[in-house]
Amino acid sequence: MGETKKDFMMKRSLNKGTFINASNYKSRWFVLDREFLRYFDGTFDKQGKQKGVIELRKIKAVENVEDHVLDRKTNVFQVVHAAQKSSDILTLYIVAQSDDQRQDWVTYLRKAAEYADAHFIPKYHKGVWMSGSYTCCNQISKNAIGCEVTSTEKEFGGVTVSSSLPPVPSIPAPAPEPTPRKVVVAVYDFTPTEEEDLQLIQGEEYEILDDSREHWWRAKDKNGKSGYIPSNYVKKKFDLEMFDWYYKSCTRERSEAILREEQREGCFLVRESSAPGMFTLSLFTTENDGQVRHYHIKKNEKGSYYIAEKYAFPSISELVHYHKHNSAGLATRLKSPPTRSGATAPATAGFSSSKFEIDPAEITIGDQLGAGCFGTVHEGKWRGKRVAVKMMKESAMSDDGFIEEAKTMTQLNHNNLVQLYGIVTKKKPLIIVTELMQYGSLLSYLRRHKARLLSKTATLLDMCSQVCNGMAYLEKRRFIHRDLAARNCLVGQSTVVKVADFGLARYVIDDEYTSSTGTKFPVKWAPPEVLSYTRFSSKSDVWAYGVLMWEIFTGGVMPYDKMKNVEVVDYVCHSKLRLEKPGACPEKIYKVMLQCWQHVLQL
Ligand code: 6XL
Repeated sequence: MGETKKDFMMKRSLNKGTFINASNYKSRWFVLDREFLRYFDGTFDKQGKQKGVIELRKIKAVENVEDHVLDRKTNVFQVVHAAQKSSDILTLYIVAQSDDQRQDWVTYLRKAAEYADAHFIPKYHKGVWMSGSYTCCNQISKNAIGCEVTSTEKEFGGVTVSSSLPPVPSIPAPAPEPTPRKVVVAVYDFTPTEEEDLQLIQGEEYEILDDSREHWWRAKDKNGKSGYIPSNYVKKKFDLEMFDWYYKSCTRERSEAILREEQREGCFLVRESSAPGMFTLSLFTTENDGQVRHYHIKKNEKGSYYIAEKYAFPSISELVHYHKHNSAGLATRLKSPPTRSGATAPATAGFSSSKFEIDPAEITIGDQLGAGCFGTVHEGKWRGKRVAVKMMKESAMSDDGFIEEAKTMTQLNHNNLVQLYGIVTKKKPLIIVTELMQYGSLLSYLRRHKARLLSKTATLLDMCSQVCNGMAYLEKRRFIHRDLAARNCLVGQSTVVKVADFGLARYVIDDEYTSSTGTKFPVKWAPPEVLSYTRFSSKSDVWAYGVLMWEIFTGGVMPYDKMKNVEVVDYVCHSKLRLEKPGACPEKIYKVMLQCWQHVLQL
């Protein structure tokens, strides 16, 4: 939310005259947000007045321009768009400072435009209009249809992605700077299941050979063997994150839940403090029936770290090492970090670097966890790992497009999202294999523990913030859930909460579920524009998130309790009234819910 992309680039003035010369180019600050591409005058170190704006919704194409055809310039790209006040089609030419910068902008702009519901055109000109014809196709009508298929069209039109790569620049790129070797330490064991993957042993070092893919890197072990490894199983050497006691962005509340779960004297972790750049040591002691103590790690004027001023160390790891042997003012000596049994190893993005298709013969199916109109879910095992196995009812889910989408979904990897491991498509029924969550749905968990939970504001808020983290990740990836609610979140050890079944709503075949007037449509979680036009977006996810917060703070009460769906539609669309503040909810938190139900929406 509120993210912008900003760069200093050159813009060619709208081609009003016949003459093109250097004075037709102006340096501008380009600023891209969720809705607009704007440009401003000013100098490199100062953004000046706004000089122009394009609504992303009106973008028709974002494509590279052939090198050298536009005033001999390179790294040019074009934004084809509808004029603000007429139906004219205009082309804005932008000159980037490098091919990387150009590629970066083209990718971002396309994504942002797609997200803003732009309608891309199928063809464009990779050349420019000059002296009465196009340099690319020699057509002599300026409005002549493009001669080249746009990349967006290729992507959606089933043509392979490799053919949509931009033209290779004709000027050779400068030789890349030699990069220093990147050495990492495995923080979890990884057992490969495919030939091309490499085994990881916790604590051992590996050299990274290729980190251009996000989730799977090529690495070499100390014996010179190389292969793919899951990137989230390793941490940079000398980085705090390589230590098993370091829980980077763990909150105070989370740390207490995790340490309490273990009930072990001296169990500890180090985490970032709420104050930026500071760290906190959280430690479990068995005194007073077991409690968690939090110690600020302070820094002295020499930059050394300490808890007790007399014992300062140049690094946090040395401080931890010292306090493993001397309590020196702490409630107890540091023994060992949580076993991470609950978290175990994080899910890998797909079972291996290349597979998301699972061989059904390798799945063992156990007890049923639940069933719904989409099918049944069982506990199961895959190569020794406990998993959840979802067997889809054939008539309830369309596999059209889902199989492609599942590939994308295996790439989504966050601690507050239920990991999709892979799918079985070769045999019916369609099976989805995911991470297993011990305690079942958040809704049933809230109802089961209502009495105990409602007095624990910090725990309830922690649940909200976990879901929020998972959803923020989805939004960043431009992924819409479409059915966020407490019933679609799951609970695991130490009250870890994860969002489940994201995006699946699109593949349900059941009018009662997909139509906003159907009996199974999540009306009570939907904002006006979804109720009126089925217009899903990250904004509609935010609305649902507000209702989910309300479910959490009521201990799982059905929202708009006695109201029928049609009454809820009327209430939400035609009145300014909203769900009331739950009794257990502080005013400040209720304000956040109201904000979720407030943002201005185009109907
Ligand atoms: C398309 C689904 C959809 C909703 C589904 C659901 C809801 C599901 C969004 C409408 C929409 N629930 N659900 O599969 C699509 F495919 C479901 C789940 C589980 C069980 C039954 N139904 C489930 C339960 C687990 C678990 O770990 N996972 C899934 C991964 N765990 C436990 C543990 C103890 N007791 C019960 N469940 C959620 O996917």
